Amino acid sequence: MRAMAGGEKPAGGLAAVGETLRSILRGPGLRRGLGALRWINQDDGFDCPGCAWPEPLRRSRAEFCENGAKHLAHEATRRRLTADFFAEHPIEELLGRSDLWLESQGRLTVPLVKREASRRYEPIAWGEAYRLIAERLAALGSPDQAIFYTSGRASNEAAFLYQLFVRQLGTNNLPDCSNLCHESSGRALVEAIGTGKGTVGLEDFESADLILVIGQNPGSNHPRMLATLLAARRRGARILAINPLRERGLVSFAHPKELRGLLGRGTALADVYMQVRVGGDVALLKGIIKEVLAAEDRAPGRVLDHEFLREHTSGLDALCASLEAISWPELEAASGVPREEIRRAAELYVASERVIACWAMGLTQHRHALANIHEIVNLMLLRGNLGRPGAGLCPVRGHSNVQGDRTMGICERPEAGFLERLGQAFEFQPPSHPGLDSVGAIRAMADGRARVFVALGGNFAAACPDRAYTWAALRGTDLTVQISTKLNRSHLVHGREALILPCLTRSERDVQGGKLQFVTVENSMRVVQRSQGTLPPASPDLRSEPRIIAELAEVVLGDRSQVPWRSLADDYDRIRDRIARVVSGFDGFNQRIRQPGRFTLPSAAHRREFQTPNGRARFHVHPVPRLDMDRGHFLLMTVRSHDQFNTTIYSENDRYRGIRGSRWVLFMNPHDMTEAGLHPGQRVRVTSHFGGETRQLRGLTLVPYRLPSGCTAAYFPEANPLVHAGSFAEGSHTPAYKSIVVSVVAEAD
Ligand SMILES: Nc1nc2c(c(=O)[nH]1)N[C@H]1C(S)=C(S)[C@@H](COP(=O)(O)OP(=O)(O)OC[C@H]3O[C@@H](n4cnc5c(=O)[nH]c(N)nc54)[C@H](O)[C@@H]3O)O[C@H]1N2
Ligand SMILES: Nc1nc2c(c(=O)[nH]1)N[C@H]1C(S)=C(S)[C@@H](COP(=O)(O)OP(=O)(O)OC[C@H]3O[C@@H](n4cnc5c(=O)[nH]c(N)nc54)[C@H](O)[C@@H]3O)O[C@H]1N2
Ligand SMILES: [Mo]
Repeated sequence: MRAMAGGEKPAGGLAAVGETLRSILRGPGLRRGLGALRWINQDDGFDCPGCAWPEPLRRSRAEFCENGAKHLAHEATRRRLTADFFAEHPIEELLGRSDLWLESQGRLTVPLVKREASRRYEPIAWGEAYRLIAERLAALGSPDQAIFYTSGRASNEAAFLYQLFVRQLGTNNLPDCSNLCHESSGRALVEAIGTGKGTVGLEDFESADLILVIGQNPGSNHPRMLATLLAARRRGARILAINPLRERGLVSFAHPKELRGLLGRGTALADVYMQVRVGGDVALLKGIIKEVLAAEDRAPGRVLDHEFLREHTSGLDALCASLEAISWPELEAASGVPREEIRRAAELYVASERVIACWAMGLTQHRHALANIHEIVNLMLLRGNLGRPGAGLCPVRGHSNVQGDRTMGICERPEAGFLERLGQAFEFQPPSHPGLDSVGAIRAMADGRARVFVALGGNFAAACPDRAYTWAALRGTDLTVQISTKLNRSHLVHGREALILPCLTRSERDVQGGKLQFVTVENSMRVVQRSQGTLPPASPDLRSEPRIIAELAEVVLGDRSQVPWRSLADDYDRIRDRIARVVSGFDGFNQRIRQPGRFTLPSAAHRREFQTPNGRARFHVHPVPRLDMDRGHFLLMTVRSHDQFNTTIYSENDRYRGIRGSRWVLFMNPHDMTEAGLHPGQRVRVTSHFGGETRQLRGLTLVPYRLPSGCTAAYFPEANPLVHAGSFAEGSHTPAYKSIVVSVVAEAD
C-alpha cells in the first residue's frame, strides 16, 4: 500500500475522464461501453444505477459522472459466471476471497442452489427454485418467520409487486437498505415537518444564496451534485461545508466537461469549511442557532421570520430556553469548533435570504442521528427557509431508487391509508401489525424467530453491522434467497439451503410478452421518471425482477391469491395501472410517464402544509449528546472510498484521499498518533467498545490525516465487524456506523 499525503489537486479534471475510460475498457469494452454511456440518464435511455441525485430538465449528451460510468461499466462487464465456476470453487474457498475479487468475477448467468449436504452452488431450473422457496415458506409456523429485504436499486414496478406478494403472504417483514441509511432522516423529518422526504427541487439550487453540505462527500458519492454546486457558486451563492474530513470534492472542483476543468483548473466550492468533531453536529448547530437568536436580540424583528414562526411552527420558546442554559465552552468542546467560527457561520446564515440544507450519512448513522436532523430543521425554521423558492431541506439519498421503493410500500411500518388502498385494489386483508426492520431482522434470525431470508438485491451480510453476529444469524436460517446481478458476500454466508436467482440489470433490454418494457424510478427530489435498458442481456437465462417476483408469488400463493401475476409481469403498464390506484400522487401514471418522460410528486411541506398532529412544523429540543469516551479512546467513522458502490469494491485506491493499493487503513490525526506512541505506516489492532462488550479488527495500517483530534476513520464495509448490532440511532434503528468508540494498539508483526 502506498499512502500519500494527498495533494490539493481539485476533484474531477482530466483524471476523472481517464478513470472513466479505464473502467469502460476493463469492463464492457470500448464499443459496448460507449454505446451504453450514450443512453445513461437520457429521456429514452436508462437511469444511472448509481446515486439518487437528479438530472437537470435539459439534459446534456453526456449526463453522467466518473462514478456513474464505473457503476455501469461494472454491471455491463463482459465477464460471466457460469455453472462451471461454481463447480470449481467450493463456497468456503470463495469466502476467503476479497470483495474486490468477488465483484470482478462478472455477471451471474444461471439460477443456482446450494443443497443442504453440499458445499457448492449448482444449477437449478427456475421452476424448481420457486417450488423450493414455496415449500420452505409453507413449513413455517407463521409468515412472520420469513424476511424480505430490498436494496434501493429495485424499480418501482419490482418493488410494488414485491410488497404486494409479501403482504399477501401475510407479513410486513420488509426491511430495506434505507433502514441502514436515511431512515433517521425519514423519522426525524416526519416528526418535525410531517413528511419523510426532502422539500426542494433541483431548480431551487438555481436561486439559493447559501447551501449547507453537512456530513456528505458528494465528490465521491454524488459527483453530479458538484456540477450543481459549481453553477450555484459561480452565480454568487455561498457554500458552507460541515465535515470532520476536508473532502476534496468540496474544497475544489474542476468540471471534466469544461476545458478549464480538463486543464485541471479548479474552482473553490466551500466558502466556509467547518471541521466538526465526529458526532459534534448537534453542538455545532446549536451554536449557530444560539448566535442567530443573539442576532435577533440585537436587532429585534429583523433576523427571524416572525410571520412564518407564528403561523406555521410550534415549540420555539422551549428551544430558546434550552439554548440559554447551554454554555459556550460546552458547545465548543463537543463540536471541536471555536466560537468565532460558529459566529461567522451564523452571520453567513443570517445574511442569506434563501438557504438549502443538504446532508447524508455523516448525520444519519449516529446514535443521536434524529437529534442531528432536528437541529438542522430548527435552524432552517428560524428564518422560514422551507417551502419557498431557493430554500428547503435536502436529505441526499443513496441508491438510485431507494426513495421510490419506499413510496411503493417497501416499509416494515406501512401507513394505514396505504394498506387500506392496497387491500381494496387487490381484494385482500393486508397484515397491519408492524414487521421487522434490518436490525430487527438480524436479531430475529439470531434468536431463531425468522427462518427464511429473501433479498431483492443488495448485500445484507456485508452491509450490516456486527459481522460475527449477523453471519451467525444468517447461517442459522433454513433458507437464504438472493436475487442478484453480481457475486457477493451474501451468497457465501447462507442458510442451510441457499438460492441465487440472477436478474437483468437496469441497463439491459427487458422484453416481456413480446414487447420491450420500461420501468420507473424516483430520485432524491421526488421526480419520477422512466428507465429503459438498451444493452443485450448478459445471459438468455436471466429474468427481470418483476417477472421473478410474479412467478414466485404465483407458485408460493397459489389459489390464495387472485392477483393476475403473469399478466402483470407480461406488461408493466398493468403494474403501473395498479400503482396508480394504490399509491397517492400516481394518478394517470401511464399517461403522465409517457408525456414529458417525468413528473414530480407533490410535497405538502413544500406548500407549507405540515402534516403533523397540530398542523405545524415542530422545533425539537435535544441535549448535547454525551460521547462518554475513556482516555485513550477514539471515535471511529466508517466511510466510502472513491472506488466503490457500497459493498461493491471497484479498486483498492481512493484517489481524492491519496490512498493506493489497500483499503485496510485507519486514518488518524498525526498528533493523536504521536500521543498514543504510534507512527505512520504501523499495523494496528482496533478494538471497539459498546455496552461492556468488545469487537476486534486486526491488520489496519495507520495513515496520518487531517482529522479533528480524537477522531479516526476507516472504510466500509471492512470495518463493519467493529459495529455492535445494539449500537443504533434511537428512534430509527439506523446502525451507528459513524460513532464507534475504539481503542488502537500496535500489532506485533
Ligand atoms: N460512488 C458511490 N456513490 C454512492 C455510494 C457509493 O458507495 N459509491 N453509496 C450511495 C449510498 S447508498 C449512499 S447512502 C450515499 C452515501 O453518501 P455519503 O453520505 O457522502 O457517504 P459516506 O462515505 O458514508 O460519507 C459520509 C461523509 O460524512 C462525513 N462524516 C462522518 N461522520 C460525520 C459527523 O459526525 N458529522 C459530519 N458533519 N460529517 C461526518 C464523512 O467524513 C464523509 O464525508 O452515496 C450513494 N452514492
Ligand atoms: N460501516 C458501514 N456500513 C454501512 C454503511 C456505512 O456508511 N458504513 N452504509 C449503509 C448504507 S447507506 C447502505 S444503503 C447499505 C447498502 O446495503 P445494500 O443495499 O444491501 O448493499 P449494496 O452494496 O448496495 O448491494 C450490492 C449488491 O446488489 C446487487 N445488485 C446490484 N444491482 C442490482 C440490481 O439491479 N438488481 C438486483 N436484484 N441486485 C442488484 C449485486 O449483487 C451487488 O453485489 O450499507 C450500509 N452499511
Ligand atoms: Mo445508503
